[in-house]
Amino acid sequence: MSDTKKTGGLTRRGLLGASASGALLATAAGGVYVAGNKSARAAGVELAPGELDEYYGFWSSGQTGELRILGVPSMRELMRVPVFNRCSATGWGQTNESLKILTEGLTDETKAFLAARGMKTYDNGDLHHPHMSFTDGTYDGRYLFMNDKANTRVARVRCDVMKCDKIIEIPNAHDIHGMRPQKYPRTGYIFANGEHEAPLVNDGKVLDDPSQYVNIFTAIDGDEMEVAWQVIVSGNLDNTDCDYQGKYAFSTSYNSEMGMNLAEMTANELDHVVVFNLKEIEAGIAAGDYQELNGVKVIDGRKGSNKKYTRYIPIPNSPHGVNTAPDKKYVVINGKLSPTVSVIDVTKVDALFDEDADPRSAIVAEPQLGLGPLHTAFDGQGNAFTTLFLDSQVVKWNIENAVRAFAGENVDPIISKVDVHYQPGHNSTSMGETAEADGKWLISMNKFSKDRFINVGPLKPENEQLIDISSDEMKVVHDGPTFAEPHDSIIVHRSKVNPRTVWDRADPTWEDARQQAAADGVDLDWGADVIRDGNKVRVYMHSVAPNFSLEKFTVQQGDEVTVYVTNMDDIDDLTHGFTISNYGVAMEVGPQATASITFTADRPGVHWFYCQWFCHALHMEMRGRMLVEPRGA
Ligand code: CUK
Ligand code: CUA
Repeated sequence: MSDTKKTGGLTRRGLLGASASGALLATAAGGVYVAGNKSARAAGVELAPGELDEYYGFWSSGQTGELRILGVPSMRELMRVPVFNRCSATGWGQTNESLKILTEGLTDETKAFLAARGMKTYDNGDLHHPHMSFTDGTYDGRYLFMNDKANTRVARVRCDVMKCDKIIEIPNAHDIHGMRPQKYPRTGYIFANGEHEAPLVNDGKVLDDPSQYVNIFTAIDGDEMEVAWQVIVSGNLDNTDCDYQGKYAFSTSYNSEMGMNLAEMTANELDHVVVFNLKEIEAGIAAGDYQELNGVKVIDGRKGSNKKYTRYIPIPNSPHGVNTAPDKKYVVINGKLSPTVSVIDVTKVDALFDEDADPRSAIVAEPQLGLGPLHTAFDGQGNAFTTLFLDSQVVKWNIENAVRAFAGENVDPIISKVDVHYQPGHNSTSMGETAEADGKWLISMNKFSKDRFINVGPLKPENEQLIDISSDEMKVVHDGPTFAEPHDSIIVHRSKVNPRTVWDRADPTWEDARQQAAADGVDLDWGADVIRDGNKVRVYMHSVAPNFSLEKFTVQQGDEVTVYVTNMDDIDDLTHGFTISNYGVAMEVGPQATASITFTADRPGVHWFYCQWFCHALHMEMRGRMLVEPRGA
């Protein structure tokens, strides 16, 4: 495989020389990408210093486990939001506030499993799919939701502060992969696919007997962050999306065979898409047609079971991405091992639930696009953009023309192709997964960068490319290297998102701290107190640049110490930090926020604490001492 890629890559690199300079010329001549950016700059879409992006890009990071925020079209990385990972800068995974979020949604079984290993929560995650909440078919700026394939979790990030506030583990399912929010009437549900099949009760009684394995589709209540219901399905589940009517969700299965090895998994010519009938499932749950397992209502939607809940649409070999078009009518299923995509007309899905319906009757087009179609994005003008993993290309095609060709007309749906570098997975267009797709930008998220950047060793960055899709000839206008491994992104117009610049002191994040301070009779806002409670010590301090309200505090070796720091600076961008040297303690404290951390003071001596976010001309002086008296002193 690598030899083929290398050859293809060199050829494409040659080709790119031509297309890149074409893009540059276009930019220099037009200068239309960014208001005020009239000069001919090499990057084509580079914003001048101080100019702001028109879009937020919300990026997954795969096995890094965090959410990233980029500006589009500049492709500048603006922020990293820790979610399933640990973060040295912010103390995510260390502070009491973050540990609560990271642990409270785990199952009791997982908590016990981790505790036996001396852990409170998982250290790793595999975040593939970040998606924003919807109201009436478009982004509403409330939340971002994202999956963890590694440890079967779904997380939520609050868009008002861009911090994670909920993480739940999904019981009964295994390895949440595809995940999308309900588009209409609102989010509502988060649909989440369990990718890997396992015995329904996975306690070791059934092991190497795949005939008893099942897979689980989950609907989560996105407001409460609780599992609403689950459906048992046949075949594994890969990606998912839903319609704009609030009636159906669709999941691809690349292994309808339920095979356990590569040959078995790819044996059938046809796999399938599972269609979930949301109203019928809700009615079935209400009528008691479920079994309760680990506190969740689980309905049987396997092939050959009650056809009210699910339908299985046969799709050529190993489909991967599912993408609903902004026209609210078409859903594109990406072929992966088949060079085709299959187009479902949602207006024909009702009829699928008739007893004798042809399960393929909702397929209205199946254009052959190229090798390895993985994901599709849309411009809102009837066109689709599909990544071709094996061809290292993005193909632009017209959906109606594909429908006409399928009906027998002599039209070619393919409009153009552009080389990308190399092996694209997801792509995303500006506002493209909403009814407000605007057809300006496309990001191609490429799995290999190879020769595009100077060599940094055997582990290379991935490569994201920005493509101008404002005309039929797609132009690659920017390369962006990126660390492991963005699978997916969404591009959200900045008018949809409006984060705060300082925290609200009434924020629920530090409710536990608020209650503890009240119980201790101290002022959480302006405190400078040390409370001893047996061998527990609670230290309350606030920060106003460049000072902590305590220049020192004394504890005894072996004390369990909790330090609460409240940042009373009420100023945009004035974050402080709190690090205790040689104690492995560090946290971020944003303006008007409280953060706390608990540790055992088992190392005697003088330990400086200091602010690790450069905040003031006297930032270096923003420090104090923790004095730990030796045991028995
Ligand atoms: S999957 Cu990564 S290329 Cu996890 Cu969205 Cu298709
Ligand atoms: Cu406060 Cu640096």
